[in-house]
Amino acid sequence: MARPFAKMDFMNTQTLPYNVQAVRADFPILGQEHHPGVPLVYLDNAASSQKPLKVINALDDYYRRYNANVHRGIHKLSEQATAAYEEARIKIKRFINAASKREIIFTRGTTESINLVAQTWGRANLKVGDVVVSTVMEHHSNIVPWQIRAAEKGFTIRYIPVLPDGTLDLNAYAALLRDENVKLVTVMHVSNMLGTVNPVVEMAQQAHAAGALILVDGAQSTPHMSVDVQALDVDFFAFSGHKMCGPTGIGILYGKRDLLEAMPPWMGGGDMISRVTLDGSTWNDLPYKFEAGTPIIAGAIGLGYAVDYLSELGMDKIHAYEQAIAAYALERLAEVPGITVYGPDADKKGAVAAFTLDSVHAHDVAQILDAEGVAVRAGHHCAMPLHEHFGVPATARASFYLYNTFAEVDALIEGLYKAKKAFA
Ligand code: 7TS
Repeated sequence: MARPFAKMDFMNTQTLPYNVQAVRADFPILGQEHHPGVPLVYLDNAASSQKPLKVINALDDYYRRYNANVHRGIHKLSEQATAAYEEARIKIKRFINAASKREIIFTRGTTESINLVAQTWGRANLKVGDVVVSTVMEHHSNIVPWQIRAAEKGFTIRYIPVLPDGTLDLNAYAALLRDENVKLVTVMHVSNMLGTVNPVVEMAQQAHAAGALILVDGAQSTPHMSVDVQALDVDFFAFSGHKMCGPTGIGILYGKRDLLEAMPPWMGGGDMISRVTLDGSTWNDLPYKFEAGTPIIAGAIGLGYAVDYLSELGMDKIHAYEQAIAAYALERLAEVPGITVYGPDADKKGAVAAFTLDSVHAHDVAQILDAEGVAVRAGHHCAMPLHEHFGVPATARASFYLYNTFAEVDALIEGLYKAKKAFA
Protein backbone atom coordinates (compact mmCIF):
# COMPACT_ATOMS: atom_id res chain seq x y z
CA MET A 1 0.00 0.00 0.00
CA ALA A 2 1.58 3.26 -1.07
CA ARG A 3 1.40 6.16 1.32
CA PRO A 4 -0.66 9.04 -0.08
CA PHE A 5 1.32 12.10 -1.10
CA ALA A 6 1.50 14.71 1.62
CA LYS A 7 0.41 18.21 0.81
CA MET A 8 4.00 19.40 0.93
CA ASP A 9 4.98 16.75 -1.63
CA PHE A 10 2.54 18.10 -4.09
CA MET A 11 3.47 21.71 -3.43
CA ASN A 12 7.16 21.07 -3.82
CA THR A 13 7.37 18.74 -6.79
CA GLN A 14 7.33 21.82 -9.02
CA THR A 15 10.43 23.33 -7.47
CA LEU A 16 12.37 20.29 -6.23
CA PRO A 17 15.51 19.49 -8.23
CA TYR A 18 14.37 16.01 -9.28
CA ASN A 19 11.42 13.66 -9.34
CA VAL A 20 11.83 11.66 -6.17
CA GLN A 21 9.37 8.95 -7.22
CA ALA A 22 11.57 8.17 -10.23
CA VAL A 23 14.61 8.05 -7.94
CA ARG A 24 12.81 5.73 -5.53
CA ALA A 25 12.17 3.28 -8.34
CA ASP A 26 15.95 2.77 -8.51
CA PHE A 27 16.00 1.39 -4.94
CA PRO A 28 14.15 -1.94 -4.79
CA ILE A 29 14.17 -2.13 -0.97
CA LEU A 30 12.15 1.09 -0.66
CA GLY A 31 9.12 -0.46 -2.30
CA GLN A 32 8.71 -3.16 0.30
CA GLU A 33 6.43 -3.41 3.29
CA HIS A 34 8.09 -3.15 6.67
CA HIS A 35 5.25 -5.07 8.29
CA PRO A 36 2.22 -6.50 6.49
CA GLY A 37 0.32 -3.51 5.10
CA VAL A 38 2.84 -1.00 6.48
CA PRO A 39 5.28 0.53 4.00
CA LEU A 40 8.92 0.99 4.89
CA VAL A 41 9.95 4.53 5.77
CA TYR A 42 13.72 4.31 5.95
CA LEU A 43 15.13 7.18 8.01
CA ASP A 44 18.38 5.59 9.21
CA ASN A 45 20.56 6.81 6.38
CA ALA A 46 23.31 8.21 8.59
CA ALA A 47 23.94 4.63 9.70
CA SER A 48 23.82 3.21 6.18
CA SER A 49 22.10 4.11 2.94
CA GLN A 50 20.10 1.86 0.66
CA LYS A 51 21.55 0.73 -2.69
CA PRO A 52 20.32 1.50 -6.19
CA LEU A 53 19.94 -1.19 -8.84
CA LYS A 54 22.98 0.22 -10.63
CA VAL A 55 25.16 -0.86 -7.68
CA ILE A 56 23.34 -4.13 -6.99
CA ASN A 57 23.66 -5.08 -10.67
CA ALA A 58 27.34 -4.11 -10.75
CA LEU A 59 28.07 -6.49 -7.86
CA ASP A 60 26.04 -9.23 -9.51
CA ASP A 61 27.80 -8.67 -12.82
CA TYR A 62 31.25 -8.84 -11.24
CA TYR A 63 30.55 -12.14 -9.50
CA ARG A 64 28.74 -13.63 -12.50
CA ARG A 65 31.07 -12.56 -15.30
CA TYR A 66 34.57 -11.54 -14.24
CA ASN A 67 35.28 -12.54 -10.64
CA ALA A 68 39.07 -12.97 -10.22
CA ASN A 69 41.87 -11.58 -8.11
CA VAL A 70 43.44 -8.29 -9.18
CA HIS A 71 47.02 -7.23 -10.02
CA ARG A 72 48.10 -10.87 -10.30
CA GLY A 73 46.72 -12.89 -13.16
CA ILE A 74 47.83 -12.83 -16.74
CA HIS A 75 44.48 -14.31 -17.66
CA LYS A 76 41.61 -12.31 -19.08
CA LEU A 77 39.33 -12.46 -16.03
CA SER A 78 42.02 -11.04 -13.77
CA GLU A 79 42.74 -8.32 -16.30
CA GLN A 80 39.04 -7.43 -16.44
CA ALA A 81 38.74 -7.38 -12.64
CA THR A 82 41.89 -5.26 -12.35
CA ALA A 83 40.62 -2.80 -14.96
CA ALA A 84 37.27 -2.42 -13.17
CA TYR A 85 38.95 -2.06 -9.76
CA GLU A 86 41.30 0.64 -11.04
CA GLU A 87 38.51 2.34 -12.99
CA ALA A 88 36.62 2.65 -9.69
CA ARG A 89 39.64 4.39 -8.18
CA ILE A 90 39.64 6.90 -11.04
CA LYS A 91 35.90 7.52 -10.60
CA ILE A 92 36.43 8.25 -6.91
CA LYS A 93 39.44 10.47 -7.64
CA ARG A 94 37.21 12.56 -9.93
CA PHE A 95 34.31 12.51 -7.47
CA ILE A 96 36.34 14.21 -4.73
CA ASN A 97 38.69 16.03 -7.14
CA ALA A 98 41.93 14.50 -5.86
CA ALA A 99 45.04 15.51 -7.79
CA SER A 100 46.08 11.92 -8.50
CA LYS A 101 44.57 8.43 -8.37
CA ARG A 102 47.59 7.47 -6.27
CA GLU A 103 46.04 9.52 -3.46
CA ILE A 104 42.98 7.25 -3.32
CA ILE A 105 43.45 4.30 -0.98
CA PHE A 106 40.77 1.66 -0.66
CA THR A 107 40.03 0.74 2.95
CA ARG A 108 37.09 -0.92 4.70
CA GLY A 109 35.56 2.44 5.62
CA THR A 110 36.01 5.66 7.55
CA THR A 111 37.02 3.81 10.70
CA GLU A 112 39.80 1.93 8.96
CA SER A 113 40.94 5.06 7.10
CA ILE A 114 41.38 7.02 10.33
CA ASN A 115 43.07 4.08 12.04
CA LEU A 116 45.45 3.85 9.10
CA VAL A 117 46.55 7.47 9.58
CA ALA A 118 46.73 7.14 13.38
CA GLN A 119 48.83 4.02 13.14
CA THR A 120 51.20 5.00 10.33
CA TRP A 121 51.49 8.79 10.25
CA GLY A 122 50.76 8.93 14.00
CA ARG A 123 53.36 6.35 14.87
CA ALA A 124 56.02 8.04 12.73
CA ASN A 125 55.28 11.65 13.67
CA LEU A 126 53.73 11.99 17.13
CA LYS A 127 55.75 12.00 20.32
CA VAL A 128 55.64 13.15 23.95
CA GLY A 129 54.79 16.85 24.10
CA ASP A 130 52.89 16.89 20.81
CA VAL A 131 49.21 17.79 20.67
CA VAL A 132 46.40 16.43 18.50
CA VAL A 133 43.31 18.67 18.38
CA SER A 134 39.96 16.95 17.94
CA THR A 135 36.40 17.95 18.89
CA VAL A 136 33.78 16.95 21.44
CA MET A 137 31.36 16.13 18.61
CA GLU A 138 33.45 13.40 16.94
CA HIS A 139 32.26 9.91 16.17
CA HIS A 140 34.16 7.39 18.29
CA SER A 141 36.14 6.41 15.21
CA ASN A 142 37.86 9.80 15.31
CA ILE A 143 38.55 9.70 19.05
CA VAL A 144 39.51 6.16 19.98
CA PRO A 145 42.28 5.58 17.37
CA TRP A 146 44.05 8.70 18.69
CA GLN A 147 43.58 7.64 22.30
CA ILE A 148 45.11 4.24 21.54
CA ARG A 149 48.07 5.89 19.81
CA ALA A 150 48.41 8.54 22.58
CA ALA A 151 48.64 5.81 25.23
CA GLU A 152 51.59 4.39 23.32
CA LYS A 153 53.35 7.58 22.21
CA GLY A 154 52.55 9.94 25.08
CA PHE A 155 51.11 12.87 23.12
CA THR A 156 48.11 14.88 24.32
CA ILE A 157 44.64 15.14 22.76
CA ARG A 158 42.71 18.39 23.22
CA TYR A 159 39.09 18.83 22.21
CA ILE A 160 37.37 21.85 20.68
CA PRO A 161 34.20 22.40 22.76
CA VAL A 162 30.70 22.50 21.32
CA LEU A 163 28.51 25.58 21.82
CA PRO A 164 24.86 25.29 22.96
CA ASP A 165 23.65 25.67 19.35
CA GLY A 166 25.64 22.60 18.34
CA THR A 167 28.42 24.39 16.46
CA LEU A 168 32.11 24.28 17.31
CA ASP A 169 33.63 26.95 19.54
CA LEU A 170 35.96 28.43 16.94
CA ASN A 171 37.46 30.91 19.40
CA ALA A 172 38.55 27.97 21.50
CA TYR A 173 39.96 26.36 18.33
CA ALA A 174 42.04 29.47 17.59
CA ALA A 175 43.29 29.44 21.17
CA LEU A 176 44.24 25.76 20.98
CA LEU A 177 46.22 26.44 17.80
CA ARG A 178 48.38 28.99 19.60
CA ASP A 179 50.20 26.02 21.11
CA GLU A 180 53.05 25.34 18.69
CA ASN A 181 53.03 21.67 19.69
CA VAL A 182 49.82 21.03 17.76
CA LYS A 183 50.75 18.60 14.96
CA LEU A 184 47.34 17.49 13.76
CA VAL A 185 43.75 18.69 13.76
CA THR A 186 41.24 15.89 13.23
CA VAL A 187 37.64 16.93 12.77
CA MET A 188 34.39 15.68 11.29
CA HIS A 189 32.98 17.52 8.26
CA VAL A 190 29.32 16.93 9.24
CA SER A 191 28.12 15.64 12.61
CA ASN A 192 26.22 12.36 12.56
CA MET A 193 24.12 13.50 15.54
CA LEU A 194 23.73 17.28 15.27
CA GLY A 195 24.09 17.55 11.51
CA THR A 196 26.41 20.52 12.06
CA VAL A 197 28.45 21.36 8.97
CA ASN A 198 31.85 22.37 10.27
CA PRO A 199 33.76 25.15 8.47
CA VAL A 200 36.60 22.88 7.36
CA VAL A 201 38.00 25.29 4.75
CA GLU A 202 38.67 27.90 7.42
CA MET A 203 39.74 25.25 9.93
CA ALA A 204 42.25 23.85 7.43
CA GLN A 205 43.67 27.33 6.73
CA GLN A 206 44.08 27.95 10.46
CA ALA A 207 45.62 24.52 11.07
CA HIS A 208 48.14 25.04 8.26
CA ALA A 209 48.98 28.55 9.44
CA ALA A 210 49.76 26.99 12.82
CA GLY A 211 52.03 24.40 11.18
CA ALA A 212 49.63 21.49 11.75
CA LEU A 213 48.05 19.01 9.35
CA ILE A 214 44.31 18.41 9.15
CA LEU A 215 42.36 15.18 8.79
CA VAL A 216 38.67 15.44 7.93
CA ASP A 217 36.15 12.68 8.61
CA GLY A 218 33.87 12.97 5.60
CA ALA A 219 31.58 10.03 6.46
CA GLN A 220 28.52 12.29 6.72
CA SER A 221 29.43 14.89 4.10
CA THR A 222 30.57 12.92 1.04
CA PRO A 223 27.17 11.18 0.56
CA HIS A 224 25.26 14.46 0.71
CA MET A 225 27.26 17.32 -0.80
CA SER A 226 29.85 18.03 -3.40
CA VAL A 227 33.34 17.45 -1.92
CA ASP A 228 36.53 18.86 -3.45
CA VAL A 229 39.55 17.84 -1.40
CA GLN A 230 41.79 20.31 -3.20
CA ALA A 231 39.44 23.22 -2.58
CA LEU A 232 39.10 22.16 1.05
CA ASP A 233 42.90 21.85 1.16
CA VAL A 234 42.74 19.01 3.66
CA ASP A 235 45.68 16.66 4.19
CA PHE A 236 43.66 13.51 4.82
CA PHE A 237 39.99 12.84 4.10
CA ALA A 238 38.13 9.66 5.10
CA PHE A 239 34.73 8.30 4.07
CA SER A 240 32.64 5.14 3.78
CA GLY A 241 31.00 3.65 0.70
CA HIS A 242 27.96 2.20 2.45
CA LYS A 243 26.57 5.60 3.46
CA MET A 244 26.61 6.81 -0.16
CA CYS A 245 24.74 4.09 -2.05
CA GLY A 246 27.78 1.80 -2.17
CA PRO A 247 28.37 -1.61 -0.62
CA THR A 248 29.47 -2.19 2.97
CA GLY A 249 33.11 -3.03 3.65
CA ILE A 250 34.59 -0.42 1.32
CA GLY A 251 35.79 3.10 2.05
CA ILE A 252 38.42 5.60 1.11
CA LEU A 253 41.39 7.30 2.60
CA TYR A 254 42.47 10.30 0.56
CA GLY A 255 45.86 11.72 1.47
CA LYS A 256 48.10 14.32 -0.14
CA ARG A 257 50.64 12.43 -2.15
CA ASP A 258 53.81 13.72 -0.46
CA LEU A 259 52.39 12.80 2.95
CA LEU A 260 51.39 9.31 1.84
CA GLU A 261 54.79 8.80 0.18
CA ALA A 262 56.54 9.65 3.44
CA MET A 263 54.32 7.44 5.60
CA PRO A 264 55.38 3.93 6.53
CA PRO A 265 53.06 1.14 5.40
CA TRP A 266 50.43 -0.21 7.76
CA MET A 267 49.57 -3.85 7.14
CA GLY A 268 52.19 -6.06 5.52
CA GLY A 269 51.49 -8.77 2.98
CA GLY A 270 50.87 -9.34 -0.70
CA ASP A 271 50.59 -6.49 -3.20
CA MET A 272 52.04 -3.83 -0.86
CA ILE A 273 55.66 -4.84 -1.49
CA SER A 274 58.14 -4.13 -4.21
CA ARG A 275 60.66 -6.81 -3.21
CA VAL A 276 60.81 -9.27 -0.34
CA THR A 277 63.92 -11.09 0.87
CA LEU A 278 64.33 -13.04 4.06
CA ASP A 279 66.30 -10.11 5.45
CA GLY A 280 63.80 -7.35 4.67
CA SER A 281 61.38 -5.85 2.19
CA THR A 282 60.76 -2.71 0.16
CA TRP A 283 57.39 -1.15 -0.54
CA ASN A 284 55.23 -0.86 -3.60
CA ASP A 285 54.27 2.53 -5.03
CA LEU A 286 51.17 4.40 -3.92
CA PRO A 287 48.40 3.52 -3.43
CA TYR A 288 49.32 -0.17 -3.25
CA LYS A 289 51.72 0.39 -0.35
CA PHE A 290 48.58 0.70 1.80
CA GLU A 291 46.51 -2.05 0.19
CA ALA A 292 47.95 -5.28 1.58
CA GLY A 293 46.36 -8.58 0.60
CA THR A 294 43.50 -9.29 -1.76
CA PRO A 295 41.51 -6.06 -1.72
CA ILE A 296 37.75 -5.57 -1.49
CA ILE A 297 37.35 -5.93 -5.26
CA ALA A 298 33.58 -6.15 -5.57
CA GLY A 299 33.17 -3.41 -2.98
CA ALA A 300 35.46 -1.03 -4.83
CA ILE A 301 33.74 -1.69 -8.15
CA GLY A 302 30.35 -1.23 -6.46
CA LEU A 303 31.47 2.07 -4.95
CA GLY A 304 32.56 3.22 -8.41
CA TYR A 305 29.02 2.59 -9.65
CA ALA A 306 27.56 4.35 -6.60
CA VAL A 307 29.65 7.39 -7.44
CA ASP A 308 28.34 7.20 -11.03
CA TYR A 309 24.80 7.09 -9.69
CA LEU A 310 25.30 10.10 -7.42
CA SER A 311 27.10 12.07 -10.13
CA GLU A 312 24.35 11.40 -12.68
CA LEU A 313 21.75 12.68 -10.23
CA GLY A 314 24.09 15.55 -9.34
CA MET A 315 25.53 16.23 -5.89
CA ASP A 316 24.29 19.82 -5.90
CA LYS A 317 20.76 18.66 -6.70
CA ILE A 318 20.95 15.97 -4.01
CA HIS A 319 22.09 18.57 -1.51
CA ALA A 320 19.33 21.00 -2.46
CA TYR A 321 16.70 18.25 -2.28
CA GLU A 322 17.87 17.08 1.13
CA GLN A 323 17.97 20.64 2.45
CA ALA A 324 14.30 21.00 1.49
CA ILE A 325 13.37 17.72 3.21
CA ALA A 326 15.42 18.60 6.30
CA ALA A 327 13.85 22.06 6.57
CA TYR A 328 10.38 20.51 6.36
CA ALA A 329 11.30 17.81 8.92
CA LEU A 330 12.66 20.36 11.39
CA GLU A 331 9.60 22.53 10.96
CA ARG A 332 7.25 19.60 11.60
CA LEU A 333 9.32 18.22 14.49
CA ALA A 334 9.20 21.62 16.18
CA GLU A 335 5.38 21.31 16.28
CA VAL A 336 5.51 18.18 18.44
CA PRO A 337 5.00 19.14 22.11
CA GLY A 338 7.76 17.93 24.42
CA ILE A 339 10.37 17.45 21.70
CA THR A 340 13.96 18.69 21.89
CA VAL A 341 15.88 18.63 18.63
CA TYR A 342 19.66 18.93 18.97
CA GLY A 343 21.92 20.91 16.68
CA PRO A 344 21.86 24.11 14.67
CA ASP A 345 19.10 25.56 12.48
CA ALA A 346 18.22 23.90 9.18
CA ASP A 347 20.38 26.22 7.08
CA LYS A 348 23.51 25.25 9.04
CA LYS A 349 23.03 21.52 9.12
CA GLY A 350 22.78 18.35 7.10
CA ALA A 351 19.64 16.24 6.81
CA VAL A 352 19.82 14.77 10.32
CA ALA A 353 17.55 15.33 13.30
CA ALA A 354 18.45 13.80 16.68
CA PHE A 355 15.87 14.40 19.34
CA THR A 356 14.40 13.45 22.68
CA LEU A 357 10.65 13.31 23.34
CA ASP A 358 9.48 14.21 26.85
CA SER A 359 10.96 11.62 29.17
CA VAL A 360 10.26 8.71 26.81
CA HIS A 361 13.42 6.66 26.32
CA ALA A 362 14.87 6.97 22.82
CA HIS A 363 14.71 3.19 22.36
CA ASP A 364 10.99 3.20 23.14
CA VAL A 365 10.45 6.00 20.63
CA ALA A 366 12.34 4.00 18.01
CA GLN A 367 10.36 0.85 18.80
CA ILE A 368 7.00 2.56 18.37
CA LEU A 369 8.19 4.19 15.16
CA ASP A 370 9.35 0.79 13.91
CA ALA A 371 5.86 -0.62 14.47
CA GLU A 372 4.65 2.23 12.22
CA GLY A 373 7.16 1.27 9.54
CA VAL A 374 9.54 4.11 10.35
CA ALA A 375 13.16 2.99 10.78
CA VAL A 376 15.28 5.38 12.89
CA ARG A 377 18.30 4.85 15.10
CA ALA A 378 18.25 5.31 18.86
CA GLY A 379 21.20 5.43 21.23
CA HIS A 380 24.40 7.44 21.44
CA HIS A 381 25.20 7.11 17.72
CA CYS A 382 28.86 6.39 18.57
CA ALA A 383 29.12 9.93 19.95
CA MET A 384 29.06 9.35 23.72
CA PRO A 385 31.08 12.47 24.64
CA LEU A 386 28.66 14.61 22.62
CA HIS A 387 25.62 13.08 24.33
CA GLU A 388 27.32 13.63 27.68
CA HIS A 389 27.88 17.25 26.68
CA PHE A 390 24.14 17.69 26.13
CA GLY A 391 23.34 15.71 29.30
CA VAL A 392 21.36 12.98 27.55
CA PRO A 393 22.26 9.29 27.51
CA ALA A 394 20.52 8.67 24.20
CA THR A 395 18.60 10.34 21.41
CA ALA A 396 16.39 9.06 18.61
CA ARG A 397 17.66 10.10 15.19
CA ALA A 398 15.94 10.49 11.86
CA SER A 399 18.43 10.86 9.03
CA PHE A 400 17.37 11.53 5.46
CA TYR A 401 18.76 10.78 2.04
CA LEU A 402 18.13 11.59 -1.59
CA TYR A 403 15.13 9.25 -1.85
CA ASN A 404 13.12 10.30 1.22
CA THR A 405 9.82 12.11 0.70
CA PHE A 406 7.82 14.75 2.48
CA ALA A 407 5.17 12.10 3.10
CA GLU A 408 7.78 10.11 5.00
CA VAL A 409 8.41 13.10 7.23
CA ASP A 410 4.66 13.14 7.90
CA ALA A 411 4.81 9.43 8.79
CA LEU A 412 7.60 10.16 11.27
CA ILE A 413 5.55 12.90 12.90
CA GLU A 414 2.44 10.69 13.10
CA GLY A 415 4.56 8.00 14.74
CA LEU A 416 5.87 10.47 17.31
CA TYR A 417 2.34 11.43 18.30
CA LYS A 418 1.60 7.70 18.77
CA ALA A 419 4.71 7.38 20.96
CA LYS A 420 3.57 10.33 23.06
CA LYS A 421 0.15 8.79 23.49
CA ALA A 422 1.57 5.37 24.40
CA PHE A 423 3.78 6.86 27.12
CA ALA A 424 1.47 9.64 28.34
N1 7TS B 1 32.45 9.06 11.18
C1 7TS B 1 31.18 9.49 11.17
C2 7TS B 1 30.90 10.95 11.18
C3 7TS B 1 30.15 8.56 11.11
O1 7TS B 1 28.90 9.00 11.11
C4 7TS B 1 30.45 7.18 11.08
C5 7TS B 1 29.38 6.15 11.10
C6 7TS B 1 31.79 6.80 11.07
C7 7TS B 1 32.76 7.77 11.12
C8 7TS B 1 32.21 5.38 10.97
O2 7TS B 1 31.93 4.88 9.71
P1 7TS B 1 32.19 3.35 9.36
O3 7TS B 1 31.62 3.19 8.01
O4 7TS B 1 33.66 3.14 9.42
O5 7TS B 1 31.46 2.56 10.42
N2 7TS B 1 28.20 6.58 11.71
C9 7TS B 1 27.16 5.81 12.06
C10 7TS B 1 26.01 6.37 12.60
O6 7TS B 1 25.84 7.55 12.79
N3 7TS B 1 25.15 5.37 12.86
O7 7TS B 1 25.72 4.21 12.50
C11 7TS B 1 26.98 4.47 12.00
